[in-house]
Amino acid sequence: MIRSAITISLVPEAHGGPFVFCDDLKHGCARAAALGFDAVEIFPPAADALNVKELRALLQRHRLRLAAIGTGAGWVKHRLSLTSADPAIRARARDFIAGLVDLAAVFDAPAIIGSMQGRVEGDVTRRQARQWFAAELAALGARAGALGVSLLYEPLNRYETNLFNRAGEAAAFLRRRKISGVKLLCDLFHMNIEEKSIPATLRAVGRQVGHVHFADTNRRAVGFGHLEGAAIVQALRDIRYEGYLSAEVLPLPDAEAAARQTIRAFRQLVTAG
Ligand code: LER
Ligand code: MN
Repeated sequence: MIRSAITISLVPEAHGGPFVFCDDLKHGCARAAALGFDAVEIFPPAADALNVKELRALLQRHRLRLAAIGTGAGWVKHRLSLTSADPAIRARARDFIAGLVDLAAVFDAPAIIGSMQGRVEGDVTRRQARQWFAAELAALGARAGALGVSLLYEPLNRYETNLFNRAGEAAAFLRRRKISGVKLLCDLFHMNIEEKSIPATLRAVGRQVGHVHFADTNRRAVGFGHLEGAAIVQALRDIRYEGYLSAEVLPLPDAEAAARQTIRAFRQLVTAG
């Protein structure tokens, strides 16, 4: 079954980013539940910023699942990256993500590596960056696998990274390097910029799709841009995708309107489709 999720950021430095609800976990969960979402995706400042007992109680009270946890605060707040030329920064990035992998696993959810992948720059060659990245993904994927969850790797558009921009090349990289425990996060906003065809790419990546960021072409709620949502949902059905469509979108015109439009689009495309 394809399920709905919506993002909640708890990182003040990420204001202006593609998160529907900001700064208030209780409010975000309450609104997500009231609007009928199945789950929330949380973007926390760090693993120790979330209290497991409180989060469990909050999710139970609202009958919500945790769809995923983002790790991008490591980049946004501390400029950590898994492909930094500095081994100390790579080590801190690894620890930061490992803490969030462990935390997410308590809720049977995956952690996401997006911005923390870094980029190829300075004296570091592409070959070297990809080698470091493969080793980090393999170790973190094994850690997640031992806890019974997967790790999500998200290719980003060319303005955010130059490591991998397209889902097909990222999927091939994981297969070639025999990296297990890692699935792809396909963000429809990035795919709209980078892919020739989003449905064809989803079909080609197939079982390696582990999570979807559900955003329109302008990164607003689906339906507020010109995304061809029906063809995308059909492709997801064809590959027997069983995960979330998680709204990582700009809170425009405001958070409530973006959330309402998202659940309306989800019902039109998935529930009624
Ligand atoms: C993270 O999920 C993402 O999509 C990046 O573009 C960070 O904004
Ligand atoms: Mn994303």
